[in-house]
Order: sequence, then C-alpha cells, then structure tokens
Amino acid sequence: MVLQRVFRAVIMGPPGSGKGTVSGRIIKTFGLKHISSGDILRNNIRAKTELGLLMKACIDQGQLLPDDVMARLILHDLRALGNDSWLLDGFPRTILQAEALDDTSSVDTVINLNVPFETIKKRLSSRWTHTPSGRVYNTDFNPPKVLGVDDVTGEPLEQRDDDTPHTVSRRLKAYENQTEPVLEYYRSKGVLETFSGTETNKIWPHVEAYLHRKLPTLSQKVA
Ligand code: G5P
Ligand code: MG
Repeated sequence: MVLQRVFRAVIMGPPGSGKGTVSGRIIKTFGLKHISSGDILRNNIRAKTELGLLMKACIDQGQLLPDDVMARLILHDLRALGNDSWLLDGFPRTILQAEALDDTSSVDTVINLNVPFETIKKRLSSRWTHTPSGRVYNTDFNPPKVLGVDDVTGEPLEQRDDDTPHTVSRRLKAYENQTEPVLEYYRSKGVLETFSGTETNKIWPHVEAYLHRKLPTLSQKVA
C-alpha cells in the first residue's frame, strides 16, 4: 500500500501485549517505518555503546530510563525520517515523553493493545528474540522454523534478560504507574483507539481494518 501523505502512529500496551508482533504486521501491510525504543536500546547494549552500558542495569531491573535520555534518542531518529510515515513502539511511556513528542510532531492515531496481565506473564517466559532485527518468536504462538534460530538470517535467538518473572512484574508495575496516564492524555486528544483481547490473531484483523479506514481518509484530505 502506498500512502499519499505522511501518517504518524504510536502503538501502546503493557509489556508483552504484542506491540512488536502487531508492529511487524502493520509495517508489512502499510509500509510504515518502525521505530521501537526497546529494540534501539537492546542494540546499544549488544554493541556495548556508552548508552547501552549505562542503561543495561536499569532495563534488566524493569525500570524506565530517564525521560530526557529517551526523548533525545527517539526524537533524533524521528527527525531523521523526515517526511516518511512511521509507527512508534515503546515511546512515549510517560506524560513528559508524550509532551516532548508533541513538540516535535503530530500523532494521527494511537493504537492501544489492551491485554490482561495474566495472559502476558505466561507469554513472556516463552519469548525468543532476534536482537539485531527485533523479530520476536514464541515457542507456543509463533515458533521459529528451527528452534533457537532466526527464520530470516539463521542467526541465534536470545531470551531477554528482563523477561524473568520478577522483572516482568516490575515492568507491569512501571506500566501501571507511569504509562497508563499517557493513555488518558491521548484519549483526551481524541486519537486513542483501544483493541482488547487475549490473542493477537483475533486482535489483528480489527487493527488492520481500522488502519485501512483511517489511511484512505487521510489520503483524501490531501487530494
Ligand atoms: P520494550 O522493549 O519497549 P515492553 O516491555 O514495552 O518492552 P515488550 O516486552 O517488547 O514490551 P511487546 O512488544 O508488547 O512486548 O510484545 P511482543 O514481543 O510482540 O510479544 C510478546 C511475546 O508474546 C512474544 O514472544 C510473541 O511472540 C508472543 N505473542 C504475541 N501474541 C501472542 C498470542 O496471541 N498468543 C501467544 N501465546 N503469544 C503471543 O522496553 C524494554 C525496556 O526498555 C526501557 C525500559 O527499561 C523497558 O522496560 N524502555 C524505556 N524506558 C523509558 N522510556 C521509554 N520510552 C522506554 N522504552 C524502552
Ligand atoms: Mg516489543
């Protein structure tokens, strides 16, 4: 699908709600550029950059990183995209981050994945990730063709250090305390669209239909 004007979307939801999985389907179907704050941070850790070394402990403990660090990192990448359409995953996560994003760019829609915490806890213990690309697998839901190996590159998959049950609980707490208020922020701006469920395959057709409705409307406004 070729977009006729710039489209800017945010995907939100608790840790493990399927943001990465649904983002993969959105970028494949609609051709948006995907910016995932978590993928960027994990690649910094992998490359042992100064930022990665400084932030690893904080991430492994399930805490959010400082707003100014995150805003600088992500807004720099967004500016570099110029007039490309994008989907932002994992940012903003606090009201301050949402305000910083507003100062840089407008947001056309915020897709909120509303998945129960109990469902999430089960999923994260069986997640495997290809860190360089951010591709995610699950031994129950979407296993790789060969166990422990990325389908596309053949490189090894890893389990995230922050997917231990204790850290997952801390991440869910951080979500409740710091990120849930951002949903209200976007609801009051009239751009929040919530999709509830326990299975990505049932949520996805609704997200896809919503974006199909939303994108032509935006194209027509330009015409
Ligand atoms: P991240 O990387 O942004 P989270 O915690 O927001 O991390 P996460 O864990 O990446 O989110 P997700 O992307 O929402 O989860 O979910 P996913 O990976 O697609 O799916 C989870 C698993 O479930 C996968 O194995 C998938 O295959 C499986 N799955 C999907 N659907 C189904 C289904 O229907 N059924 C089943 N059985 N399985 C399914 O952030 C990490 C850390 O970075 C820092 C923080 O420390 C954060 O904790 N950080 C920030 N700090 C401050 N501000 C920011 N903006 C920050 N951004 C990142
Ligand atoms: Mg993710």
